[in-house]
Amino acid sequence: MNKKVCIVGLGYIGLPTAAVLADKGFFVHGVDVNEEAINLINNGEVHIYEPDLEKVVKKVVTAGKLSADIEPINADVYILAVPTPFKENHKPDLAYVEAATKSIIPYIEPGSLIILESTSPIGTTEKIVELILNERTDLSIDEKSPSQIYVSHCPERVLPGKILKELIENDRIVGGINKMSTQKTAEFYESFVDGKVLQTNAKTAELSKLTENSYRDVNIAFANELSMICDDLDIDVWELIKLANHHPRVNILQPGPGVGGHCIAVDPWFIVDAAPERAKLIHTARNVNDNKPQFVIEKVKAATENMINPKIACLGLSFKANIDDLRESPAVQIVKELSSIYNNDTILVAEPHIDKLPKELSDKNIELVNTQNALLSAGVIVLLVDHDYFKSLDNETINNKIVIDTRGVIPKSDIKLLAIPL
Ligand code: SAJ
Repeated sequence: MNKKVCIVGLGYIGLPTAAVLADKGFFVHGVDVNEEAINLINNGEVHIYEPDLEKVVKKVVTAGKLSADIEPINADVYILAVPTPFKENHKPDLAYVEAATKSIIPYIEPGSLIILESTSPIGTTEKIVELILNERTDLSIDEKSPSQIYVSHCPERVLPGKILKELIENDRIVGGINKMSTQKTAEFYESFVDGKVLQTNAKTAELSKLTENSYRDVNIAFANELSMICDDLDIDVWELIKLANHHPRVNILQPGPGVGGHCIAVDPWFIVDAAPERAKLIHTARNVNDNKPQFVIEKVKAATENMINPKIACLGLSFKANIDDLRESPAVQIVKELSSIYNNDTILVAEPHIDKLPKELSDKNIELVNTQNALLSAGVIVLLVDHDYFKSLDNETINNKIVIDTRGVIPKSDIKLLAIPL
């Protein structure tokens, strides 16, 4: 196999994809605007943490199968794996997809296959075709033309923390702008994916990815709503969910301090934007999850109402368990807000996966400490992330403290004095 693949965007999806393809025998040229990342990758190092990624990158760079640069090259397959955030008004921001498309336009040739992997609003794949054909009148998407190019959407579906495994094992959905594009793209993924490669059209592929993440968002919102109902009714939500999930057709997810990361809290908005009148449930779920951090803050305020200068320690900053990724983390939002409410004192934060606070927190009355110090010095403990590390804590240290456990980590029987379970 000597096909050349050019991947634009070397982030959480692009770099692992580049490494896996190079490991499978493709010649891979990665492109990014971040020169520091490019230098690291060309040295066999990585700028993001993902289990085993550095090992594979080192191997394929040393073997001459992967290199990185700020400019694309001529290739058989182009993969776009750039961010698709939303703007202030929750409308999709396609600036990165447009810039990535423009960067490859001069290199495309008849026969080139262009794949959009970024999670995208409906119609984005068609827009890419428009951008290309506007500038390159020598190319065509006509299935009978000798200057035909192939364009498809194949949304990434991997879970941070398990990316290398899921890139190979997950089923993939491939949707082309026409039948030949779909087929060519399916053949490409079948050459390195063990899961099924399912064929559809571009619009359905786009909506399927948005649907998967919205499904999860709506179900987390259900759990979060239940947690607030239980709080009002003085019922332990964790026990409730455990019991209800014994029903053979019930599988409720876990409540938390809110939904973070750059996917689940973003993608449902693309459906809301495309069908504002219809997407009522999806829209409401987004609001429920977005308002959960405020609920947690109100619980802390209520718990400390009669205390003079309460010493607060927050456990966890990342957007979910056992990772170091702080992007869109509800924990970061909560800690930041607490630091401005309790501005006479220092908010202690324990996050075993990082060694320094992000800039948005480091210039505030917030101190990163180790977990034992946090537990010893604080009177109020706010548990925000269910890291395995926190699950193995000696719960003796939390006796006689106020504990606000947003993740159900601390067994209720171990909280001796006062607990506010959520
Ligand atoms: N969360 C809860 N309760 C739960 C499950 C999750 O509060 O029961 C919270 C997490 O703490 C976190 C957020 O939801 O803040 C999102 O975490 P996640 O593990 O559900 O998902 P992500 O964002 O890491 O990855 C998702 C995955 N999508 C689905 O599972 C449908 C992944 O497969 C996608 O590839 C990824 O989004 C993406 O890139 O779109």
